[in-house]
Amino acid sequence: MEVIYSTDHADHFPQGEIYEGQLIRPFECPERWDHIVAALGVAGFDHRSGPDVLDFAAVHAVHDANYVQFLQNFWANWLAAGHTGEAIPTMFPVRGLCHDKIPADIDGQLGFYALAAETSITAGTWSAVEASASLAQTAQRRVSAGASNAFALCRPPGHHASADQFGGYCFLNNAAIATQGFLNDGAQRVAVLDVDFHHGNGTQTIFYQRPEVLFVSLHGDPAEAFPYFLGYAEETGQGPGEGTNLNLPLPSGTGFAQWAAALEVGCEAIANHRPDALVVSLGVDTFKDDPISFFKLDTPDYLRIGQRIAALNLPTVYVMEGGYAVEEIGTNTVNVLLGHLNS
Ligand code: SP5
Ligand code: ZN
Repeated sequence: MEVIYSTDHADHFPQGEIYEGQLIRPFECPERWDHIVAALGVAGFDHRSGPDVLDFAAVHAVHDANYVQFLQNFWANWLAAGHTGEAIPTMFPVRGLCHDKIPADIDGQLGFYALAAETSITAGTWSAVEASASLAQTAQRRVSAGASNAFALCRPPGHHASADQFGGYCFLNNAAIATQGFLNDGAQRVAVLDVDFHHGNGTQTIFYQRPEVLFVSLHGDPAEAFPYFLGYAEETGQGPGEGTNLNLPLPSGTGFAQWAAALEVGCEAIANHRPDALVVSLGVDTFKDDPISFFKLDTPDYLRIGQRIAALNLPTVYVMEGGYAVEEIGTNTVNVLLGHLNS
């Protein structure tokens, strides 16, 4: 399996994440990448490449052009407005407020385009975000060109980013960009399987009305877990996309037996969709010692996840999402890939 990766991820590392009333060192930190690369090396994943230059065609097909421009120009505009510190949104267009006028002021824009406040923007954010998206696109193009599979070691992650909102550590939706890329390159139908602990609200909303894309997500019940405001079982798609969204919310304390039963349901739905390609949003924050999550998967379980996904027998792109037990993130991530290859 080819690994697509880039050291540009390190350009994004805000000093602060709002957590329990304090600014803490972000859970989504550059060492996550280091541990994954180290584990890939130990496991013999020696076919590694940098990304091709990002082609914005697939980006603009899943993201609002004004939003992409906002991200691209944010830091220059932030500095031009006289700010010196990192950017953290504090005011949002929530219930009862106007949604259709974009503020001229950069602080107003920051809130307009945000869905959560824990995700700070810093000087190098765009550089890392663009690189991360290019990894997903490059992996997709390798698979569209005939490779059986590929792993995009994305950082920052993407699945919380909607067409025009950042948050949950995500800016551009890497999995959605890969999915759209498959369609642009000739796939009739694509499935996205999101195994990150958190619901992939961004991916869901991007494809909610699109019948050719099936979105399947296993995640902490939104009644109890971030992102709280999406991810319920009754969300099944809309209009022409009705029936192509499958949420499998699971309760606190869910262990592998229960999680694997939900995976089976998800995999059967994917097989029934008859996709030409599969995009896996691969988060390993389902791990028992993850600091912000509440599932109880253990390291050997990740081998079985990869085996089950491989049994779908589909051209597959793995896109890295979350996972915050930094010491174990490498082994857990690589176990999914090893399970896939050794199924
Ligand atoms: C990609 C990804 O995994 N993003 C996750 C973003 C979660 N950010 C909010 C964290 C708040 C966690 N609160 C958990 C309380 C545990 N006691
Ligand atoms: Zn997550």
